[in-house]
Parts: sequence; structure tokens; C-alpha cells
Amino acid sequence: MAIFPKNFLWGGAVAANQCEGAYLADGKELNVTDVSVGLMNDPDLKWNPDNGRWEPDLKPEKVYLSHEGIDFFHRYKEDLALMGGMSFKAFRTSISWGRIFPNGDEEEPNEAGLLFYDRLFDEMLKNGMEPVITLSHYETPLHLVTEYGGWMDERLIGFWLRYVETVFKRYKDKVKYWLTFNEINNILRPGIGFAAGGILNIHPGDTSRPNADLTEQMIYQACHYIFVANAKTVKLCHEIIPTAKIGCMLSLSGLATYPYSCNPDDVMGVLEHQRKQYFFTDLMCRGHYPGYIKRIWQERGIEIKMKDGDLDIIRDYTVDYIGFSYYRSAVLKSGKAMKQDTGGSVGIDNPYLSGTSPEPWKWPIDPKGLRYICNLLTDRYNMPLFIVENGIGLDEMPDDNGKIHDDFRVSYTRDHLLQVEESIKDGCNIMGYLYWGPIDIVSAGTGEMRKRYGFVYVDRFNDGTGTLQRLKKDSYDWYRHVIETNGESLHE
Ligand code: BGP
Repeated sequence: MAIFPKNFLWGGAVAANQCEGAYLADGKELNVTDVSVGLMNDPDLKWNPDNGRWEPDLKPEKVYLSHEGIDFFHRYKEDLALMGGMSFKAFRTSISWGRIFPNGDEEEPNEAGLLFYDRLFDEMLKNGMEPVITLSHYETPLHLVTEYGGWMDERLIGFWLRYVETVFKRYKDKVKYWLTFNEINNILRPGIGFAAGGILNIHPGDTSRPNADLTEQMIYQACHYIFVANAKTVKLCHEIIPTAKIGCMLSLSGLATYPYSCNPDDVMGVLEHQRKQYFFTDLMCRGHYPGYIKRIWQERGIEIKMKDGDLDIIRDYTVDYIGFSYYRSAVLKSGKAMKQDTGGSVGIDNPYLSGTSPEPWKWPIDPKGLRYICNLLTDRYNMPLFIVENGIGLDEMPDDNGKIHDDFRVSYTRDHLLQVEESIKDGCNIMGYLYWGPIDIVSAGTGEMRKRYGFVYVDRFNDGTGTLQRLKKDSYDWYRHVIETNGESLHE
């Protein structure tokens, strides 16, 4: 008996900065991901005391794999045909803001950039896939952060709205599903905040490294401007494309955080940790600042500058659905700091889980955590949910017969899809499932190719060598069959 709805959006997801390459083609300028090898490493920027600016300081000995990515910019027809070969109903990627407004503060858009995405979306539609488009997947133009400090400057709202209005008008007949800021809750996570939030302290006291002295005051002020921009984006989207659906996008592995024990401090610690994620969905789904954040601000002396009308626009324009990524769960023991990476939160080991992804990443594997957060979100917001990232990175190579038997990926994906099915039975309204990285791409966290997510292998390596040839793994046909049976083959 089919559990997945007939119109379930089966597919996959990537991000422009992790696959396109062509990082300076057709007028595009540097964005925040172009100056880092992975988000978990500091950006290569150097303080220039002569002009009081942070400037790019790319290291000749480093390999910035994202600069060429997997050359999706030139090979997207072949790649989308491969995705269509799995009967994808939807394909998520991002528009690289810097292709449309290279420095971010131009008056007029870059036509060459607009043309690229016209062709890309046409190709998706030709292959039977609905484009699901992220407006910013960590891709703030670098100039906006080095010149203005990024989202810490209210002018970003205007630059952003000029960008989104341009692309809404340009692609209104091609794109029905939009996401605003990828994993915007990562702005609170040290290190990832530079890219996730597009924020940089341009009046540093400590110039030893970028954002060495970023404060919570600065981050939460940036959050406010982002919430205002998000609401105005929802308003623009509904006005320009009335039939479109626009969602927020959060990294929600951190919501699947379990208490180490029945110690009330562990339980309260989990509540506070979950509220670090809920803070963003509360603002973008409920439309007001909750009491718990007001207490945090008051106790920490944080005062947010707000304009008349800000709170009204946030209240009146909440998103249509919650898009989120889920990779794994975590365990919180009070008194032990939680760490973060691109997969979510990292606490202490959970002895009850079946295992982890292989060395060196060792991400815990917890399919039930996905059902847990789908139910938490439904209970709190009762809104449509869209799983726009879930997947596993493995260190793989073709065998002597040119095959890749990725049973590990098949079992990971099956186990998580079975929990999606359980969530639907629980009454959760789940719009779709987009497997993260259906083709090998550059890792966000570590900037490496070695961490392969794909159903399709790409011949490129951490040292930048490789033919870029594509090769189907065993999981390619398995996932196609799941989609063609609308999930029923999960029980075969
Ligand atoms: C999320 C990002 C994606 C993706 C994923 C996996 O944070 O939205 O860009 O990369 O993490 O992380 P990684 O690539 O570091 O394995």
C-alpha cells in the first residue's frame, strides 16, 4: 500500500559553489566560499592596514577544488540527463548570487549570469525535474562582506532584494519551489558563520584572523536583518510568482539531540540546544521573537536595532514550508560543550546507534532521528516539510572492473527513507526527499572531493587531478527503482 503521496518530490540536491566551478566565468567575482578550502577552515583573507580592509589571500600551496568544482557549469546537460535517468521529479541547486550581481551592490544584473540559469532551468524541466532553487547557499559575494561586513549592515537587505526580485521576475515561469538562506542557523556556529551568514567584522580589534572578535551582538543583529530580508523575500515571491512555494532552510541534525541521562540538567540542556535551531524557524514560521531569546539577549546585554515595521513584516510574511537537512543525531551531556560542523551538532558518542560513516568523518548513523525531527517540527509548526538534504559521504574508488558497489549508501538511504515513510504515517506532511549530493561534488565542510556522496562518481581528486569522467555506482539503479515504484521497492 503506497505511503508516499503521488506527487512526492523525489530527487537530489547540490549547491552552485560545490559543483559549478567556473568561479570567475562570465563576469562572476569571488564569493565567500571561493576564499576557503571548506567552511570548517578559516577563509584566506588578510587584513590590509593601509586601506583598512580584509583582502583575499589565496595560498599557492592550497587546492581550492570549488574553483573548478566538477565543471557542472559546462557539463550540466550530461549531469542532468544522468539525474533524469533516475526519474528525478525535482532537482535542487542554488543560484550563485555573484553570477547575477558579481559584487553584490551593482545597480544592474549581469546578463551572462542570468542566461546561464535560464539554460540550466530549461534543461532541468526538459529532463522532467522541478527546479528547487536556493537563493543563497553560502554564496554571498565577497565584496559585500569585505566592504560592508555582510549581513551586519542593513544595506544588505536592499542589495539582497534587488537580487531576488531580479531572479523571481526572470524565472517566474520556470521555478515554482524556492528556498531563501541555506542552513541559516549555521550563522550561530563558529567558523561556518562567515559563509553561512555572510558576516565579517570589518572593524576588527584583532586582525590575526577573520572574525577573531565577532560578537554575539553582531551575529544576532545580522540575524534580524536576515529575518527582515526573508520576510520581504516571501512577500516578493508571492507577488511575482503567486503559484510558487518558498521555504526557509535549516540544518536540523542539531534538533535530533538526545539527553545523555535523565539528569534534569541534560534534559534542559537539550531544550536549550534545540531552541538554538528553533529560533530560526520560530521567526520564519511563527513570525515573532520568542520569550526565550529575549531572556538570552537581556542577560547578555544584547540590544537589537529594529526599524518601525520590521516586526510587522516578519509577522505578516512567514514561509510556506520548512526545508531542512538531516544527516545524523547527537547526544548532549550538561557541562560538555557541543561542537558543530556542516553535518550538524557533535556531542558525545551514542552507544545505541548502529555505527558511523567511515573514517575520517565518522558521522553517526541514526535514521530514527529523521522521524523524530519530522514529528517535532509537525507538532510545533504543523507546516509542510521538505527534506532537501540527506546523504552519506564515503571514500570510494572504482574496482578493477570499473564498478563501485556502494551497498553502504543503499542501506543508509533505504533506512532513512523508511523513517520518512514512518513520518508520513505519523501524519507529517512531507513534500519530498532530495538526496544530498546525487553526483559527487566538493565537500562543504572540508573542501575535498574524497568525501563522495553521489549515486554518480566523478573522477576528480583532492589534489585537483582527474578526468572529470562520470560513472554510475550500484546505488544509481537502486534509487531509480525506489522513485519509479514511489517508494514501494523499499520493502522488497
Ligand atoms: C550541509 C550543506 C551542504 C552539504 C552538506 C554535507 O551543511 O548545506 O552544502 O555539503 O552539509 O556536508 P559536507 O559536504 O561537509 O559533507
